Amino acid sequence: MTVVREAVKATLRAQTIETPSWGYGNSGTRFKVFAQPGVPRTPWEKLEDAAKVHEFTGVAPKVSLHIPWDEVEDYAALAAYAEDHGLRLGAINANTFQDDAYKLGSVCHPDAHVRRRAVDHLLACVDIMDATGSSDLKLWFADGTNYPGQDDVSARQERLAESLATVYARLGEDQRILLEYKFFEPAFYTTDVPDWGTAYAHCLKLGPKAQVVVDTGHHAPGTNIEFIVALLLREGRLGGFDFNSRFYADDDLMAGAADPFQLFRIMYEVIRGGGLAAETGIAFMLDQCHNIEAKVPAVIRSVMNVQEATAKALLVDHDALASAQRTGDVLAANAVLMDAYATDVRPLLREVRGEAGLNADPVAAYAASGWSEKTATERVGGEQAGWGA
Ligand code: LRH
Ligand code: MN
Ligand code: MN
Repeated sequence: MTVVREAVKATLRAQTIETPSWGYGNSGTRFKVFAQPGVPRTPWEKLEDAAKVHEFTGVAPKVSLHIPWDEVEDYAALAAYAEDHGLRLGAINANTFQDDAYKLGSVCHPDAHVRRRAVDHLLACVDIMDATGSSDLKLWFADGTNYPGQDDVSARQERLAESLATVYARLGEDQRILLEYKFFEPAFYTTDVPDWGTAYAHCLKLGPKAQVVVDTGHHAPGTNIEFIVALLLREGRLGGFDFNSRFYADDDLMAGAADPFQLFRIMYEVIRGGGLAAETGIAFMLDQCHNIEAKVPAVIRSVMNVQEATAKALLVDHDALASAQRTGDVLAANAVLMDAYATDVRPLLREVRGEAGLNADPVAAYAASGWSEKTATERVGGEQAGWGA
């Protein structure tokens, strides 16, 4: 048992979770953005907040950027600033969903000029990756149609494939496309990349440097996400996760808040398929917004929730499970999983943090640090940067 415990602890120490720059900024729903005091005004300040999450959790050394929300003049300088704060820049998220030109779509738009504009933005994002040392170009397209007959659905797939191929050809050796899917919103009739199957088909055609991102909030209610994870992992096309929680649609609540059991089941399939090994390159990212709760502690809480799900999944007794599965003992097999899920892993994680020289309670340590009071006093004036700003 101690051998298992030590191995679990080593894996938890090695785990990394990437946090989203936009999670630190003001955000809201389409009804209202509630501004919070001390919220970052610039990408540089978002990195300062992200550094606090890493300081207190020890497992969040990477930050995803969203372009142009995080537009700066000198991306190499931003990467250096990240490094000065103990961080690295992670995925570069392209944004082809906020310009007026994209009303009928971006890379799938019927007009070649608009498609070119969208592709140029994606290519500019690869330039940014060159400057920041990021390896992942994360693509989510709001493209789709609202009404039957609005556009030729199949022609839109052709345009998508062409646009993606142009961007793929520009990737450096260590760079990849992470293609994200979402079943609806903002389009309500057809979405051009609605599901993992469409994303997978495009990735297959593109080549090995194209993989699928699973955003946990992007499925129809009741979808078995862990099955999708297992399948993509088997096929070598699971590029990463956008973790968040949903009760209804793409709610972007804290990961592990709505359905911690689902997060456990996902992490179990990741571990079962060897997906925690660094060589797989699977990016464990958060993609969430903190509309009413304090942002930095919410990101810390989310990171801890992912850690807890991972720890529980690591505790699954594989031998007992394999034997129950072999003998067709349905109840015993299920009990093995449920035993792991029912384990209180918080003492184990406190131990892991203590051994790494961290405070066992990251939320309390952050609260005691005075960072939120300091930023509330110092970060006044200017435009607050972020989602909906
Ligand atoms: C789309 C999405 C995508 C965007 C982010 C802000 O719903 O999940 O990942 O980049 O939200
Ligand atoms: Mn996402
Ligand atoms: Mn989303």
